[in-house]
Amino acid sequence: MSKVLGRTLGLKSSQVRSLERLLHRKVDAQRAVTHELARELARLSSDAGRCVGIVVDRRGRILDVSLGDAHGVPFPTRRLARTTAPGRLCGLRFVRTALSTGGIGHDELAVLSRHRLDALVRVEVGRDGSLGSLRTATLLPPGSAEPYDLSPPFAATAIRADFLESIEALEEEFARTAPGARAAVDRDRAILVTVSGERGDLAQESLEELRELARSAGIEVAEARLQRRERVDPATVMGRGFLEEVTRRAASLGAGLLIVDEELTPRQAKNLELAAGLEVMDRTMLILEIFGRRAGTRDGKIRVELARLQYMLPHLIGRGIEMSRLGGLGGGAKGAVRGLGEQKLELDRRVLRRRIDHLKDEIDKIGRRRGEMRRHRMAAGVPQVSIVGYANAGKSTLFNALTAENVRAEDLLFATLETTARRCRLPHGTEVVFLDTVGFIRDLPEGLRDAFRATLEEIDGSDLIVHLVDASNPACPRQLAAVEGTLAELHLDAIPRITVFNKRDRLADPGLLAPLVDKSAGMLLCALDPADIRGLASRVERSLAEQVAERLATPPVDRDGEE
Ligand SMILES: Nc1nc2c(ncn2[C@@H]2O[C@H](COP(=O)(O)OP(=O)(O)OP(=O)(O)O)[C@@H](O)[C@H]2O)c(=O)[nH]1
Ligand SMILES: [Mg+2]
Repeated sequence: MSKVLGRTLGLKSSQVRSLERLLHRKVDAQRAVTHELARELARLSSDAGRCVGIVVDRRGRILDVSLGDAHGVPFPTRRLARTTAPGRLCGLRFVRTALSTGGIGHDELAVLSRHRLDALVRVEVGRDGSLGSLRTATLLPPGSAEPYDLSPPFAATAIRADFLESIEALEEEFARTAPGARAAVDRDRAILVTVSGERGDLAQESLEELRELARSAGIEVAEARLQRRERVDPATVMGRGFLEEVTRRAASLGAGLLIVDEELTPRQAKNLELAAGLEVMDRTMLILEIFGRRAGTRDGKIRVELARLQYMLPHLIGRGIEMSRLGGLGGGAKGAVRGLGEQKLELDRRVLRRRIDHLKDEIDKIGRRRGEMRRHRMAAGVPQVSIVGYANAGKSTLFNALTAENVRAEDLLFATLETTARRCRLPHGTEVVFLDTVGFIRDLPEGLRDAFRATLEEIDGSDLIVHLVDASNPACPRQLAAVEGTLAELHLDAIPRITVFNKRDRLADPGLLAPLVDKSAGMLLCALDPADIRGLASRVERSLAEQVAERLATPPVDRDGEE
């Protein structure tokens, strides 16, 4: 088999051998490319009618030879990708031929920055196979006006002999300008993009939520951008020009991750990854990433695994998305599909489906166990009050305040992944069980909803729901509506409900919220204020007492529903 990457079909065996002979050859590393090597590459490329690329290390060894088509040749990413020490380049340069004239392309520059290559060298080939002019591109340290240093075209006779020194000087510059030696391209540093045709604040709110999600996943946001366009681009979601700009910004800000506020098809993810040269994530992957980080208990882990596998299943088609962030499958599907053809793909899908079925069984068991606990509580005659609300509304804080508990409350989305129940007494002595629940979020994909349904089902059978809303969030009205929609979907909207607007202390003018509070007969409070907590506890107690009184006043209904 040929050691040359790419399809060698259609080449004469002598041509393939000539290409193979390049491998492991040693050249003068002090030159970006030697005159002789450039000439040879031009000749080989012209003979084959296709572009040729080689990867050379700092000792001058040719580590890889790949063959492209008439228009280009991709950098052999998978085989050579390696982690780079912070502030350093990867020690490899990519030299490629081009059968037409022109500058170094934007996708190639993306490869340069993504892999932190020492340099990219473009060798032009004339129609007759002669060596044309050369161009180089190198990275520039963060904070430079431009992310890349692009040379003008120059002749092979002008190739300089100080390549290694200039690369070392560049690395020193990187180390100097990046104190703390942060890697100039960082997988945990992201550019966020929302593409939306919505008018008004909706798109901005969505972008802000994406920012919060990223933060909750431990990802640093380098920049968040909004593109307003009526329809998403079917190939790349955002428009070409916008994508180019985002790619440039990512390079100059040292971001290695692009997060798109949109559910990406495998094809879109792949297109974006190739065009931007960045790792790509969508909103669902981001939520999965948070869930993965948070899940502490066995139950939580099972739910997260199910959600993750259900998300992966359709994405296996064509392996559009790199699954590294989604974690492996214990030697199963991860990375196994690439290059092994359809058969393997089918097998992986079967393995996945079996695992999904197994996890669903487990979740049913959890549901039954929790259902039993719930029935016990109900049999004991203790009323149940569920605290529900949008992610980060302050549910756990309120729960802790009401029950003197110490459940994890943090300024993160999905700090809570499990329901917690606590029994306590209200001011006039009524015993209740309070339930702290998982936060809601809009547009949760089906797979994730399945995984968390069991958690939310625990709300069923509650005597009262306290719907907590973060009044300080500009998206508060929409979050309120999203939660109400989900409650209705889960048939929980018949349960009596108190709407509570939280974080009053953060409002510049609480009066502005009055119409919304009045409309839902709600109350405005601060979960950190003990007097407010007492007020809410009394209201809960009153509401439960009213229910008891109502039940006593209503004649019992017989089985057929007739009085
Ligand atoms: N200023 C202020 N902050 C609050 C208030 N209530 C909660 N917080 C803060 O809001 C953040 C989120 O609180 P949590 O109680 O974790 O919210 P949650 O609804 O349980 O969040 P998830 O479990 O992630 O859905 C924390 O940093 C709290 O300290 C409040 O009344 N005022
Ligand atoms: Mg919580």
